[in-house]
Amino acid sequence: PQSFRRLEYRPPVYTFDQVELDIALDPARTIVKSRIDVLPGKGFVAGAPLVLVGQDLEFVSLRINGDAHRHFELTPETLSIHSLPNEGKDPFILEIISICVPEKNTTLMGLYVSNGNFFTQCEAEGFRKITYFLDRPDVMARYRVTLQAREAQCPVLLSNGNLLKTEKLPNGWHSATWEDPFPKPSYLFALVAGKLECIEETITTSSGAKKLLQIWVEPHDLKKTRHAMDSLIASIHWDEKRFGLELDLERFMIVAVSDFNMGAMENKGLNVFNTKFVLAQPETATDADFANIESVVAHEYFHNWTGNRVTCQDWFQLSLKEGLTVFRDQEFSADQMGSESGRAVKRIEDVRLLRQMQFPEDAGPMAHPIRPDEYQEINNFYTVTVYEKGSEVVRMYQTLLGREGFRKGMDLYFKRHDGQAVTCDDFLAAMADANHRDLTQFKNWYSQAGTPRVKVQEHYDATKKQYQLTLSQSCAPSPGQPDKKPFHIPLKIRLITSGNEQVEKLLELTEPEQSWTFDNISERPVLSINRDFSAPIQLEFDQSEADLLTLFSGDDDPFSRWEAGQKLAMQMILGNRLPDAKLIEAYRTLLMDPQLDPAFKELALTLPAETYLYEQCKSVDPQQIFTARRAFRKEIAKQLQLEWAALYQQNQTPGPFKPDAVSAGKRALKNLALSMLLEADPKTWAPMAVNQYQTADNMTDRYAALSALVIHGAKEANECLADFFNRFANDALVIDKWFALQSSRPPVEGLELTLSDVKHLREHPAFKLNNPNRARSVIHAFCANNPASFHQPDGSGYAFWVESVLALDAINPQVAARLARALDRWRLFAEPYQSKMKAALEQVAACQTLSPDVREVIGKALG
Ligand code: HT7
Ligand code: ZN
Repeated sequence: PQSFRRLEYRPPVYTFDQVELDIALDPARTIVKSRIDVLPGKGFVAGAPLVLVGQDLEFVSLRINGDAHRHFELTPETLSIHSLPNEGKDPFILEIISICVPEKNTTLMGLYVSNGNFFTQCEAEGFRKITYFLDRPDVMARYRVTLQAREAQCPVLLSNGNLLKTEKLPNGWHSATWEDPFPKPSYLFALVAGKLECIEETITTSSGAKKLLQIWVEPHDLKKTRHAMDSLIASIHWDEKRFGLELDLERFMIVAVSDFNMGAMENKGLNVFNTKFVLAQPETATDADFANIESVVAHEYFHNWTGNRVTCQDWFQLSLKEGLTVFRDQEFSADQMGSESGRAVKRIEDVRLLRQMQFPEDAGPMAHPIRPDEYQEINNFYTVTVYEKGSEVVRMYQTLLGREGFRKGMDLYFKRHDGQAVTCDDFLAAMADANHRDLTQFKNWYSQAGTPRVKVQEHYDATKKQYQLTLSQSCAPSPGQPDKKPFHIPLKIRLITSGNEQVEKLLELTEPEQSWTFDNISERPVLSINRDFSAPIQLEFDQSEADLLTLFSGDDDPFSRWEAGQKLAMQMILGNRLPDAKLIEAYRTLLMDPQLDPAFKELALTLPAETYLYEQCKSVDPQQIFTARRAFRKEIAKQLQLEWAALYQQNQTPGPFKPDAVSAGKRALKNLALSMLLEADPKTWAPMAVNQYQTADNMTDRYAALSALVIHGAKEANECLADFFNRFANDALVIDKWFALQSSRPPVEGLELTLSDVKHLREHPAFKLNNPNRARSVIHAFCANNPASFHQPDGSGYAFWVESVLALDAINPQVAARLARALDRWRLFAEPYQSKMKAALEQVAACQTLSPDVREVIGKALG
């Protein structure tokens, strides 16, 4: 397989200035005419051919400076043009006509049809499926786009930037011409056409300019767009306030599409979203959906500056825009929580995701630095490492430099690089220069994969009243990186004593081993370390259970407090123990503390995920971990049954549904209480869940009740599931939930989720393999979110995985490659799982027609 290497980057030989596109939309035969001003690029060599890329295109014609040009060569993926005017030294006009077939495009990259409407997805390399082009992010051009279509089929024609004109054409056709004033790479191009309607708002930004905001959806979804619009307006104001960044276009559009490979896409002025991240109404969307919409809308909007105005030189720099933009959306969402304790809740949720998803990636066969050095298929590198660890790396600048210092760095970054395609090194240089700091060692976060481990040793000398802390760091080898250099690790710590006299400090661990001495410490302190998760590391710290209980009961840093509880639970589950009386008491006190946020209580009583527990083991027995974790949960449920019942009553949210953080936190705790009650005694409490299911006026409560019934194997579950399907049969996003709940249902005694149940779901008339949301709701939900049912000793789950990867790969390689990742950690498993997983991987590898996407994932897993 072909590999691309970061160090092989060469600047483009030619570049583009103005690009005019004329696109006549037809599902079976779309004609694309391009007219491009070509210039010598930074890597110009006289006489060199102009090599364009194209995929699945029918070539029609080529002209240079108005004349037909015969000196070219076509391969399945390139168009090389020779004999350029004056050896390419002079600018020239290139005109190409080509044809593509949107209705046949099941990959959802390039131009495709969804529910009869046209959409594009160009990041990372989809533009080449629309026309022959220099489809690379460091070629930034100005676009003028004319779209033509039959008016009856496509009354709405949208593209990037400002609308210049619309025209009626013969035979029922019409056209719209759009101009984007900002130079952009081809991956930010978009068009949308079809039968859509919008809601609109006009806002005034900080400079006094008026801006038109629109959210475009299928007509029946208009009523579900208010929350997305509110989120967009809040994002625009937040970016002005926090970073001084203003919306730069007269108009900003969001469009929702139900067939989409990922969450959303930040095309300049025309963001395209998976419906899942736009549409919400209390009756059909949960609190989690509302929060996700807010954060994804913000994320895409924030890309307008971090990604679009300043973009990536090449795809190895992806984290330059993604890590930074995730950091920005996390900070935005934290601020939207409305309080300090709300911010902490958001931080815990973000860390939990990182540890459940990114830590396993960083320890597995696909481990890569946030700035990878090599890839076969770039689509495989839109990973939790590039995104979430990338965000943690950006957060560490802020921790080291302070908020003001970070802002200075951002200001300098935009001053230096607005309108450019740059690298992660440029970002680091801006942070360093703006703050007069040497950040050379910090670069190791960009070049080295793996989660660093920090070992903690402490010594307290009671006579000298002196406390000594020794920290040593290491990082396990990762693919292609046997030895690691030390990282620059910011660690927030606090020494906790009964007198509370010590304040928080920031330690900078830069050596393999370093010691710090603290004087005048009146008693042996309890160490609170990596507060607020100041660095994305794993701690090796044999802290006593007594000290962990102290932290869990009262650490003033909510993250560390939560962390202590997680560690206690983890150690006990892995040791096959039930919670002891002290821990139960600590849980009880925390749950009944009137000062604490309900959302925090819910997080504190939610046990570490099975996949996170796996990472702590040398050899994973998935059934044993499932059983131990479930028994631990049952014990908490039973021992605190009275408290759960009280919390259930106390956290009702009467009145009309509001998706704000406080109300959502109450619902989260109430619904955890409901689930715990069914865990303790399903027969007694199921009627209460059925009642909640039937009377709920919002999806959060209805779904939570249904889920509690299903997960705990209540006999009423099937009737409610049937009711749920009938109620929401016309709402695709809700039916996705219906599928996902059943597919990810963990086994309960006497009621295993069998493979035939999952196959049954796959054969359901409402199942569609070519809709990514629906495919994920059954297949990924089972293979990735239901470990205890998936990992069967007979390997039947893996056989289902093989079938599904191959079936999906023939339709949509990106979606298949995500599923292919489900067996990444096979080496960590005990027998018989390990051998059976390996055999399944080999079975996929043996398929001769695998896409490069799946081939790379499987190759690395077996390699
Ligand atoms: N920048 C986008 C990433 C992306 C994508 C989105 C939809 C379909 C295919 C895609 N390939 C890459 C999303 C983001 O990070 O904002
Ligand atoms: Zn992004």
